[in-house]
Amino acid sequence: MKNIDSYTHVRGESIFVDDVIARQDTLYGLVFDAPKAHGKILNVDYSVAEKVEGVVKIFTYKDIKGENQIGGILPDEPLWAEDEIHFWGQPIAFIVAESESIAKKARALITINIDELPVITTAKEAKEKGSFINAPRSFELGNTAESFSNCEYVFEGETFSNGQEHLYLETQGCYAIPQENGNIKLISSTQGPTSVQQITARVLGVPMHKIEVDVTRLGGGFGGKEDQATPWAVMAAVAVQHLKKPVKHILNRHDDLRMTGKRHPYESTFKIGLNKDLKIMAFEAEFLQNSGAAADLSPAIAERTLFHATNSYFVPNVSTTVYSCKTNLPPNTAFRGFGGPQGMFVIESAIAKAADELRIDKREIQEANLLSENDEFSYGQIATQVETKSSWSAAKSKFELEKLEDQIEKFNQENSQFKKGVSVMPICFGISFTNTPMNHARALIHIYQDGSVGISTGAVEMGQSVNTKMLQVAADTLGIHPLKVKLETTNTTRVANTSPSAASSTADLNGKAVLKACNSLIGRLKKVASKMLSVDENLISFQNDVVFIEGKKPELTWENVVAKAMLERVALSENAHYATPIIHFDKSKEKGHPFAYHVYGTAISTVTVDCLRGTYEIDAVNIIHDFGNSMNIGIDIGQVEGALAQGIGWMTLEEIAYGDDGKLLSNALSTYKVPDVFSGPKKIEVVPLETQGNEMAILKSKAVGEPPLMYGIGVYFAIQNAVKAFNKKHKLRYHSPFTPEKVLMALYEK
Ligand code: LUZ
Ligand code: MOS
Repeated sequence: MKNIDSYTHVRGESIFVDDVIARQDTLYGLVFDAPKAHGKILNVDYSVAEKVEGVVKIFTYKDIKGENQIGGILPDEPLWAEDEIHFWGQPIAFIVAESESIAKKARALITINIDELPVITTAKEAKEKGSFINAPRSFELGNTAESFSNCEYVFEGETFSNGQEHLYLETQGCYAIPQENGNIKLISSTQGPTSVQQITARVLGVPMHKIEVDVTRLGGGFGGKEDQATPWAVMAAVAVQHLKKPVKHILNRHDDLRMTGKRHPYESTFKIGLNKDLKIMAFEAEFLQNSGAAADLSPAIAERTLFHATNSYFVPNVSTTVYSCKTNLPPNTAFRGFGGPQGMFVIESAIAKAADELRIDKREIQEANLLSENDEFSYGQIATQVETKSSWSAAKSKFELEKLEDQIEKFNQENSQFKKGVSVMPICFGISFTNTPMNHARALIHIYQDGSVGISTGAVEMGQSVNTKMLQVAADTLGIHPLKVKLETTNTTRVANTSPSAASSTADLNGKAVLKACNSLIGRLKKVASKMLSVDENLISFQNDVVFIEGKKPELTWENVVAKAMLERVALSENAHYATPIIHFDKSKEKGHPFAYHVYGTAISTVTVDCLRGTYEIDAVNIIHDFGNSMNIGIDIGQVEGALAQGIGWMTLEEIAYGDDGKLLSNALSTYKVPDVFSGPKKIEVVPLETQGNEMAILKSKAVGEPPLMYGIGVYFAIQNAVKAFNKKHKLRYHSPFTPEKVLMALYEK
């Protein structure tokens, strides 16, 4: 089954927000944002800008009828700044004009006076100054202090991982259209239609039922539109509330880069203790998360860092703490992996450090500590159906790791200008929103009287092909051809109170709801068919568009039964709700069973470093991945490849840079490099691990969105190994991204 969007994507016919045909009276919005990172606003002069012909109105916080508050987890973020600004790019006003170019012209004519205040750009400085978003969180298992005193080896170190720009192809945007009676329809590029609805209602001071949010699809989200699609939609809605005319608000790339938050940079310290058999007995880490100027999703992201702090390893004594540090950067936000990658980078660095000190291969320590069945995670969940060792050994044999290591050693002995490095990266990622109440979804299914089917869910299609999977679940369960099924837009009036499409859980949660709804409908249709055929309903099944009796020759078509059900006045619509069973978490104890299951896998990465230039090529990344029992292997392998590229980008090329004044320096694609076809791995092989899958996954097909991003971490350590092969004096640093500039310096460090 190919992606159902492929036909219109290839022809350029797929609809994104900016493709919606605008009403003739549509106005255009543009944000005026803070030109400094921190300060008191002394005054803003809009008078010249307001006089520009075609400017309809410039909105500020004074025009808000409800609350000037868009914070989700914590109420600490205004839609538009009032008397203080906290980051460069913070929205202050919203210019609505007859065209985008008029709005731009007006923006340049606004003047602002700011009494500047000191700017904090790093997490470390924020911690020193006691600038935090909320209280720190700690997970504890066993007793690290006692364990360290018994360890043969103890090593300490520090790490840094940088932020990451989401770079969705479609920038943030919304088209807001007035309806009758003060109702407003928002066509938004959001992963969270309900968040947009809820926050819009709050800011406008109206009930949620007055706001309808509709999403056809996104040109990418990657977490960047989980929370941060909201303000742009709310601004357009405020304008509609006042002007009663449609307002289109699409950010241009520069505005989007400057005004939106990114993956959180982390500065962390670790302490790792091993016994003489290389067993990790104790692990401590302190994570400093650079949260930016407001909470956004930072507290939830901080939590996931703790959940993944020991990656795929069993460590009996763990003590980890995370601080969400408040700085004067744009509020950082969800990004594929959601704090998990930042956590995993630290333990991989700790293992690399221990291996370097002990003059052994990192792999030996990794291999000695892989998670086993019934091991306990630091948060109390017991590991079951663990595929750590199975994926590790499958990768090792399938990709002939030992032979590869020998070849690389030989290559490095024979070559002086080029050095190769190899690294193994296991992953273990928990599936479910860590916030238990978010783990539910709904589906609304109509069987129309001609036998065709329409499905609405809370799932947002953002290129991950979730709609194709929903269609597969329905077609499979109803026993009809996929062409009979249509996926409707995601709309808050059809499916309400949804969680965002996030946490890799969208297909599981919404798919289970689709499954439930289809099963109810099939139950009703079986009753109808059983009456028509005068046979027991238990003998009836629906397959290939016809009705089978005990698997025998079909008697009736799907359409016959649906038409009869209509005459019999049987309900042909169903609304189902699914909530993940089993999961729970007690924050007062920091223990529980937060995840439905885990996804596992192992990647082997090989790189070649040009030791004259500091540049490198990724020869290959070979992966054994735990898909469970994939329902669409083409789509799922695509997800692994995309996530891998994004993980490699985060670890190697993508370097976010802010000036000390808080200004974004990497503010264009000329200064912010993402992997392209030339810098990606020359070869990627993704081999599904043979497993049974997990009942908690939809049709046993495991969640696939985020876990493979962390394979990219392996490439960092492969480069590090190659650098070590060239320069024995190189003092290892755990500072990503490992850009060619940093590689060059490391190669010639004395
Ligand atoms: N979003 C969220 C997420 O709100 N909670 C999560 O646990 C999560 N995990 C991954 C990605 N997005
Ligand atoms: Mo996400 S980081 O699953 O929006």
